[in-house]
Amino acid sequence: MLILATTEREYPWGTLRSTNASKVKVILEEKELDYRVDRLRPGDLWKKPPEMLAKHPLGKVPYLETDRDGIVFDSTVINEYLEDRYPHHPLKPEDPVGLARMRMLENFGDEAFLVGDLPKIWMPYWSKPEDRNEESMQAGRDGLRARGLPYLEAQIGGEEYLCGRFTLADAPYMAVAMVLEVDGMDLADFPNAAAYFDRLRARDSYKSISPGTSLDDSAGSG
Ligand SMILES: N[C@@H](CCC(=O)N[C@@H](CS)C(=O)NCC(=O)O)C(=O)O
Repeated sequence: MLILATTEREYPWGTLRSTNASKVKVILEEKELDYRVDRLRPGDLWKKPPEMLAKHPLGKVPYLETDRDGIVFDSTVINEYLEDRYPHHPLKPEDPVGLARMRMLENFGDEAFLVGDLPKIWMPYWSKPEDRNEESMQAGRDGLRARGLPYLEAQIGGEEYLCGRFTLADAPYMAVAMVLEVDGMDLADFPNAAAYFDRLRARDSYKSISPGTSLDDSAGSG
């Protein structure tokens, strides 16, 4: 059994989930692996209790507990581990150039979106509407418009997925699609990216991270 440590909460405005852990959850789903979700308290991400640090030395989520190989942490490393350990339903190109492209675009998703501008939009949703910092949220949207979205728009072009078929490169953008579904940010200037996010949301694996899916219905398969 694989156990994914994450933070997920139901709030009146939808089920909110860790973006980095969502990257892993969709890959567990794409590979049809048996897994269950271990939900940590969001406050533990700041408090970093010793039992959490014992599992992830930086006290972050996600980390994956495996029977065979112990703990694996960091969403990018976990997804590559899952791909290497469970090669069925292959999710990476075989040629070196394709692999490099997959890793660059995956890294861009992490750096420009998940670490860069998305948290400015996403973190306030974990607070009550009246406590949200609208200025920070707007700065996040402006940041995405200035950097992440133009590059994504050009890279996806008229393709279905970033490397032709669905690969690990698309995993961070599943989490972006989730946040933007909640936020409803206007993407009219980025039609290719908007169509790509809709395509990602239409995949079965997206149900496991959808803001419309309850915690009970997204606890894993095991
Ligand atoms: N590079 C890490 C980043 C993980 C990360 O920052 N996760 C957030 C939740 S989405 C977290 O644990 N934040 C608490 C912190 O940064 O200390 C990964 O991809 O797994």
